[in-house]
Amino acid sequence: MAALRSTEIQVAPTAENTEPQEDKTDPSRIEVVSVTDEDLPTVETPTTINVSPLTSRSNTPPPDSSFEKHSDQVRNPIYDPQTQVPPSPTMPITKVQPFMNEEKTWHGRLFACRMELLFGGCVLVVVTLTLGIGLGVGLSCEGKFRCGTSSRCISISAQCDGIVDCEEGEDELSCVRLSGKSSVLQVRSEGEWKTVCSDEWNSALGVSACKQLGYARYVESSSLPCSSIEQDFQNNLISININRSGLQQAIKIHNASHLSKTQCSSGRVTTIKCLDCGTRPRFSRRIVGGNVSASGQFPWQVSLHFQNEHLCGGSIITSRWILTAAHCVYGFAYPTLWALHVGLIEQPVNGAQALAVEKIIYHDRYRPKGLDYDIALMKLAEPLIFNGYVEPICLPNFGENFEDGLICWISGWGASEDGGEGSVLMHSARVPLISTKVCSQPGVYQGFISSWMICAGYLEGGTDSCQGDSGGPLACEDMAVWKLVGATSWGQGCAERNKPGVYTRITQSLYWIHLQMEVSREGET
Ligand code: 4AZ
Repeated sequence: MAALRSTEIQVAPTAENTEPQEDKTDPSRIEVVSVTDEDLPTVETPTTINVSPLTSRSNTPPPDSSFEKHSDQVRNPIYDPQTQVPPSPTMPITKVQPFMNEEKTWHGRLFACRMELLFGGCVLVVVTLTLGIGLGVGLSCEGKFRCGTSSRCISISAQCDGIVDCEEGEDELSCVRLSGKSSVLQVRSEGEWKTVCSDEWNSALGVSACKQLGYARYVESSSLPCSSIEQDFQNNLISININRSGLQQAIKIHNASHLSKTQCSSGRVTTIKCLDCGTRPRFSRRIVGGNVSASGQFPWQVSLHFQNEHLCGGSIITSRWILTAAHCVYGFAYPTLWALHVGLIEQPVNGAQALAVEKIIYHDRYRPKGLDYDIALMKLAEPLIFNGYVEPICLPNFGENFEDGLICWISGWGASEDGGEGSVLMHSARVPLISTKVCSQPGVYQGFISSWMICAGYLEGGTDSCQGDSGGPLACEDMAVWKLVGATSWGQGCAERNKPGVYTRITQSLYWIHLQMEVSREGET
């Protein structure tokens, strides 16, 4: 956590802190979770992973020129990961033309040969397309739902209809979401999200809805006049009428046979709460001094220890789940290498009880050379007990908007200057959210800010997150409830002018988060 004037911390880029370095850890000992084939030839990470005391998993892109090159590699579709040499924009594309200098007498034969090849190729394409379409395996699933594991496409209306169509049941997952400022319950039905009326709602349905969102418990539901919620959620309404015996079979609430297409006869819609979160029962404002955090000020802050040293931050989002950045765990997604610490201010933890990790999942589209999808979840082996010093932060809801300029907080044990040592005490700082428009301006991060990112900090520099803060919270208070708006992801240097911190945008990640938690709970009673 850097809280210095930018002029004090101008660090000239050196080969040591800008060049990609080789990963020194033995990869044969690493169990990789949630990776696709593309990940397997482990490429050099662009970051320096130096696991010395209080060092961190860095995610600072190389400075300006190399930074642009780095990101070109990610975005340029003809970049060859084998050679790792990105084609320069001015590089002419050279085509190797076989037989160009052969004798003229070959031309006739060559032409015939080419025609045969062309014909053969055409036949192959036609057969593949016919077979593919016949089997429902289209080349693209445009306008359809793709079954994740099999690349099979099913019609959108078959998604969330209560009947399993995909081999692994993916079409019946992610069928529930909470939306807008008031946590309005929505179910996906016939390809559309519909807001649930409170007409025939009961708490047994609430238990099912929370389970489908991946929560272990249900707290309460209430109702709101339909007219008081965001306009976007008022248009498509649905009632769920399910009898008690249906619920005893632990039915999923979106099951179409129980949905009736109505307007809400009561004129009211359902809101639900699955977790008491986002409060700081042990924090007293009077004891805050400087930018060292006070006990209970950020009770959701986690310290992720890799082989007994602090490496990254994380946030408690339920009693079993910690949210962090994919770049913290990529290539090290092996639970026994990690231990988590909660409820602490001071490092090192000196005998404090470490929490064991059961499972690590990172976004399967995350690539170490990329900056998108920088999100991961760690499942604890045992549930946490909340006590005021250890508390969960709320996830935001779908469609929730956090205004530019909103003052939020970052926290962690990161370095207090770029390339510096980690901090012994947890630091925290106030940072305003920066719009994507401003953050994408020339001279800031033009062309690099995607819908998976949110910027926060000061264009004048001076206060920022830094190495070792990665994965930790960007937390914003909204009507006395704290919400996780971002997870510390990357930035150019720390606290530099025009280079604010970039955070993984949690509203964008909700679908992925709930899906992982829901899948992980499948089969639990
Ligand atoms: C890092 O390397 C890192 N200034 C985290 C945050 C920022 C830069 C780097 C933002 O983990």
